[in-house]
Amino acid sequence: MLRYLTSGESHGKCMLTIIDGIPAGLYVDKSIIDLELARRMLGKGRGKRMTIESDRVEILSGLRKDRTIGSPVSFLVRNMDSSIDKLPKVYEPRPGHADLSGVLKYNLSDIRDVLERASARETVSRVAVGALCKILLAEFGITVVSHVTAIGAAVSKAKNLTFEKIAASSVKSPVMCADAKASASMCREIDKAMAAGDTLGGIFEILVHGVPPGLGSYAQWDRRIDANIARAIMSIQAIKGVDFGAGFESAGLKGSLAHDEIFYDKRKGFYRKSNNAGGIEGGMTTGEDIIIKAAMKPISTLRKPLSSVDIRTKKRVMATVERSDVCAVPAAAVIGEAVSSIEIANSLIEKFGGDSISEMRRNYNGYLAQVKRF
Ligand code: EPS
Repeated sequence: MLRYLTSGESHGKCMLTIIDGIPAGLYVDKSIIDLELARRMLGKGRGKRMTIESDRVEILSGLRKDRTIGSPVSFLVRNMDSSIDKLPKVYEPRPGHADLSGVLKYNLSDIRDVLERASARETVSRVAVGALCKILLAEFGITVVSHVTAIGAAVSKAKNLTFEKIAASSVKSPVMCADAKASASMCREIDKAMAAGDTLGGIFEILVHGVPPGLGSYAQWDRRIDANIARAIMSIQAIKGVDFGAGFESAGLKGSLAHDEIFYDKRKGFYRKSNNAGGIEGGMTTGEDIIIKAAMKPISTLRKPLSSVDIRTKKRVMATVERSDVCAVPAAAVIGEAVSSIEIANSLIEKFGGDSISEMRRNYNGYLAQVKRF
């Protein structure tokens, strides 16, 4: 089983991660992890912090000569802004942030104790773990990409995109949108929100290609792969909704139109011509692409703050204004790729045995041959 824990405050010394359960014999190119960390920092609408940081992973343990040895792997990413002890105390909770519930829960008098850990800076760790898992998935021909489909009122009209086009959009568009026209209006929306002291949310989509059928299981609720991916996506800061394939839209479809009819071809095996299921039926992968959508609410730090209450005096005040982003939907898409990769890697390890890459490959090839013979 793959497990990991993250630690670190947004303006503390560093972000730390320990990952347990990565099979032995995996070659790890550190530059792939750094590339994913760099992608997380990009996107129009990110705040000044992203000009201060240059996130790079230091691999502290678990590798010898760039190969995993079955030991836990540990990652450290240093914060350039590590000013936590110099930062002022905060007493004015932001609506939408962890601020108020956090001080009530932990009985704290300074909201900074909450916001430092609740911050989306924590996702540095998860993107690093996700990158390691992407390296593992690549060994089995599985790739993960994402694109932004909406920011504020601007919606992408791109339909039936190929996997390659989606991958390219994440490089070409400043908001990772595959529809050039929508990308331009998303940028305008962000400029407008920035000028107004406001923030924006949006929607992103993740596609996973090359997955074999049968990852996850219907046999127990916590082994359903969609449930595990949904939990991982929902744990990303500011995410408010997640669906698979036709998702919420499928509620309004008749059964005859909602389900993906089954076909067989000697070369391809079983296949579908549509993918409303988003690549998952009965908590298991079907072998078609996994399609995940997630909705992100607008960032809760507003330069023109909302009304709040001072936690000391209980008098009406305006919420605290911290340095923050105007829009972080493209970054959230990169984080979504990472956490999805972790869940899929975990299912792959569960199904094919996770002690060494060679053992996994043997089991994987044997299983593919069995599916082919079926
Ligand atoms: C973030 C770092 C933070 C914020 C943002 C994400 O840096 P700072 O607070 O120093 O500006 O830019 O965090 C939030 C949106 C939040 O609500 O905490 C990062 O590295 O992703």
